[in-house]
Amino acid sequence: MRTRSMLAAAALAGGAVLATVIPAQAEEADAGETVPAAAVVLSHNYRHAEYDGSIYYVTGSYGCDNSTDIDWSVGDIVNSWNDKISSVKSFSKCTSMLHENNYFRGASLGFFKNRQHLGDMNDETSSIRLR
Ligand SMILES: [Ca+2]
Ligand SMILES: [Ca+2]
Repeated sequence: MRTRSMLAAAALAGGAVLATVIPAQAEEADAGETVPAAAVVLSHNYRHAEYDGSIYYVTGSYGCDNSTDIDWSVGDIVNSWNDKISSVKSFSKCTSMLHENNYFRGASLGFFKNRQHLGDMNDETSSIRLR
């Protein structure tokens, strides 16, 4: 948890996060929150299929890398977006995996770059991992 609190403090201060700090987990900025100046967009998660409707943004202090470990995750999607996501675009070298239940349990779909239809995972996503 030390890594998470350090990252949060750095984000609040608007400071640069050391590139050598690679968290296993990190918090997203919920849609509507003020995004720190240093944040990069990791994914757009759309309310509707085919990249339509409002967007739930997942951001981080930096993008994903080339290794297969998880770079960022959202363990428990904010209530207003739980079971609502219908299409996804990933950015900053990331790919997305969607999970049916919180904390990466249940059915999953991924890792993928972009999906305009989510099939059985439509309106089911409760947590997200990015790598
Ligand atoms: Ca939806
Ligand atoms: Ca769910």
